[in-house]
Amino acid sequence: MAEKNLTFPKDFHWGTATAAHQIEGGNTNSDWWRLEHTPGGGTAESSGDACDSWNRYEEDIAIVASLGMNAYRFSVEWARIEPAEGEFSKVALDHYRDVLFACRNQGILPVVTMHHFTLPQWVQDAGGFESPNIVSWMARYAGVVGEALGDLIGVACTINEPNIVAITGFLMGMFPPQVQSWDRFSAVNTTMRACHVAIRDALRAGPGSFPIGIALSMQEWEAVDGAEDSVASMREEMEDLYLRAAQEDDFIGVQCYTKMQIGPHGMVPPPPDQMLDMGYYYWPQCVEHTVRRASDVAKVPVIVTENGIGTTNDQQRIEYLEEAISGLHRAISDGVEVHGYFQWSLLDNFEWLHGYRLKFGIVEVDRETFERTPKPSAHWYGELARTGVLKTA
Ligand code: GCO
Repeated sequence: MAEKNLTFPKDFHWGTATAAHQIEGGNTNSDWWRLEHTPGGGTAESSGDACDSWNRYEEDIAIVASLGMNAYRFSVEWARIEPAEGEFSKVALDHYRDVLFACRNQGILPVVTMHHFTLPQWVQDAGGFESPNIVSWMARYAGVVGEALGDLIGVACTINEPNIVAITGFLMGMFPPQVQSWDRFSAVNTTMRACHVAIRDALRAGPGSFPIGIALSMQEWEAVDGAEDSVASMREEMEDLYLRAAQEDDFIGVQCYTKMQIGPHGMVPPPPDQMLDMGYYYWPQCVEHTVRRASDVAKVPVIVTENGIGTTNDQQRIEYLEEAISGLHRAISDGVEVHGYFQWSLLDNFEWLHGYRLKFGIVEVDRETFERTPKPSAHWYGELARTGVLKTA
């Protein structure tokens, strides 16, 4: 096949994404830290010092800039900013201001996520997403963050994968608080949408003017052996309720990694030769599929806030990204309004229950010295970001 150059829009945001708990280190006041230190809690290891990005953020952002990207997505950590109820840390807010300055100084658009999986321990102790106060706590937290940082924020994501927090925490019993109940899962999804609106409105009321949206986990769903009804109800609860609510937002953040097959007895594992370390189906086509669907239902612009692959084979990462981003280009060519793409992740980092074994990064991090080494995929992706042209074979 002849080589083809796929050109992306001029003002496209090309970035990479991270999350506080996964890279900063020492997030000791969060519910996840506690889970990691609870015997039988289910995590492979402690997040520990993570990638020490609390101290090395300037180096991280310099890598983003030097590779050729123009945007960086990261999260601010509620457990650090409000370590006890109503007690806000000036030091933590100043720290994140410095992170935002570091982005701005290097010409990088900062995309800030307000909540990425973790809660302060005091929130979890008081009922977490099932507390009657969660919406007002989120609103107050977002108000304080907006006041302190809003003038520097480029794009804001309110909640990262609220549907994953709900399903893993309240239906599958894996993430805190490890509950297994469809009703509680569904109720938490409803609460999540209220939290999203509260955060969005608090940010809109504060300084700065920037697009605000939710970052939703999406799948390419496939019914196996007549499980169409299960797929339909799962997709409604996991995606469509959120997508319809996003019609009031400035954009919809789409995060996708794989295809999910559902049969009469639940999830069907992928064929062994297509199964990745994470248990995911190797399915880069999911980007095109989910972006089109998000746009159809939400009817607002799309940002791919996360897409990537956990693999120790960096050549496989390049192939996956090439196919995923080609699909994205097809959607854009057909008129879907997409404003950016954020590869997950900049660094090999703490992959939640799996710990550090899974490698989603385009940059390797030495677990002893924290030295960062860009992989071939980092240079490949950087060239795409710098030129806005995807060269396909
Ligand atoms: C997620 C997260 C990331 C994960 C990534 C890979 O949204 O699940 O945003 O924290 O690390 O998805 O599993």
